[in-house]
Amino acid sequence: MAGWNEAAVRRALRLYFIAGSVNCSSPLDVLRAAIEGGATMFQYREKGAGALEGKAKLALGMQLRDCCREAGIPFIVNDDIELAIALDADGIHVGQEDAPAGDIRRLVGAGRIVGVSAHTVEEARQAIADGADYLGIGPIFPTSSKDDARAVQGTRLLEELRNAGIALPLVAIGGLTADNAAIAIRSGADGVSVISAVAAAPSPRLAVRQLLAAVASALQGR
Ligand code: 3NM
Repeated sequence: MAGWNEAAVRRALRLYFIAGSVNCSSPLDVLRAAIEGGATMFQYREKGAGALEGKAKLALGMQLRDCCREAGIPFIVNDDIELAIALDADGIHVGQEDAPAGDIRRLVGAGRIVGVSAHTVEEARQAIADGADYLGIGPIFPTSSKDDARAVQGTRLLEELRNAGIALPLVAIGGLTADNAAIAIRSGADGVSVISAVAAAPSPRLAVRQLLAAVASALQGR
């Protein structure tokens, strides 16, 4: 995989949809609808009670990857380095509790996207030193999609990171909706990543459209 330079990653973060089988009954259908609505990046996150394992996890990943490939959007795997390599994913996303980002970068090489969740300026600087391509910053707002989410931090860290001169692509996560996405963008995020605002929406396609419209107009006003 090549071609996801910093500008491409920044653009791809605009509407970063995350899901697995725990978040919706048919992740493939929801992903298709999200892509129709204009989703710019996807993360396969197979986590939580009842999450698939082994062959079933791989099989769903293959379907989701093929869907992203067809649409030309980056396909990212959450946490699982072996799965990311087996699926020839465009990248991997790791949290602070997962394998160190430096190890991940060495394992996946330069051609794949590495995303890292950061909760402090120090963690952000370390992730950048380790070779991260983007940082996930959250939870900005309360979320019920992550069992072990940290305390809600609002937009403070986004602002701190930009004020500290950190220019790396940043994506806001946690409780983001079309109604509050603009706040995160105005605070320095390049986009929003969402689970429930799309996976649990009556129309995922419309939900993505509305989120994207909110992000685009906030980016214009910056
Ligand atoms: N990571 P929703 S919050 C996967 O704070 C994840 O790092 C978070 O789901 C973090 O859009 C979160 O439904 C869940 O709130 C986001």
